[in-house]
Amino acid sequence: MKLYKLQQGTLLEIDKQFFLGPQLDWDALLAQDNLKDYLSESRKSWENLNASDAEELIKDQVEAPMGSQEVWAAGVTYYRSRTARMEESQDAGGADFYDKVYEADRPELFFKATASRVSAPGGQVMIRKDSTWDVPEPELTLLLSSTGKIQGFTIGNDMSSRSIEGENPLYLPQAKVYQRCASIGPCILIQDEIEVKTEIKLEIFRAGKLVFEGKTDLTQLKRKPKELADWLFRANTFPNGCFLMTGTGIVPDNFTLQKGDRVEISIDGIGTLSNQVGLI
Ligand code: DO4
Ligand code: MG
Repeated sequence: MKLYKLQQGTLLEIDKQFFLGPQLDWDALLAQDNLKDYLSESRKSWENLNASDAEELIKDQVEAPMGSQEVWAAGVTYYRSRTARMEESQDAGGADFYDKVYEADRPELFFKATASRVSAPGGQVMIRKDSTWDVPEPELTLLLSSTGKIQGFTIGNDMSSRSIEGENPLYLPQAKVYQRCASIGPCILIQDEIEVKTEIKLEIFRAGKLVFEGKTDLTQLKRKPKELADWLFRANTFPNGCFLMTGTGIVPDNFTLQKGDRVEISIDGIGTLSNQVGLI
């Protein structure tokens, strides 16, 4: 089951059948523990839509599938991220911290974005003008209910300044949190587990030409989604639920984003999150 937020309603896809419902209160909706059952029941009074009308609505009207939830992120959960970050922070003397956190019991978790900093699918994600080295981070993203249970999965782009983080790991909040530093969507796959063979793909286009392509899968994710969720909820409450990005397994080498690039992140079973890059 896939759940889309549209400008003028809510769209549900179940086994290639589409149902259009009213706009909902997304804070109350995503806080629930039994989202799948709730949606299965609600859609009985929603309008049936044919696939081409539904696809048109998704193309023109889709928004980030969220209310006012916070977005959090896990870091250094893939070996690839550990190694790339150790390299970029070598000169600053920060390399050890990344190695240690990869091996540690306690994961790296950080605050990523308020809902107002998140771009819609198809919208612009930003690179900072005071940064010289920027990458998108394609991340499986968990939807967690107010009690911390996994309700679904979506695609997240954790835009990151490698020059700012590499200069000093204490600059992490500036490397990660700024206006339109993330995108989420295009929908939420409503289920509580995900196949470990699930592939994550990143493509970057410049003036229409493919300039970077990379792939990973969830067998490379060192920590279980539930483990990350449990750590996040240890000393935090989220009355409306929250989103948790699970870290990147793809880090483009010798590459920086430029204004006008198009970033496309695809995850099996969820879809493709596409954003244009702007400067802020
Ligand atoms: O340690 C800094 C951030 C790591 C991160 O965002 C990632 O591994 O995805
Ligand atoms: Mg990340």
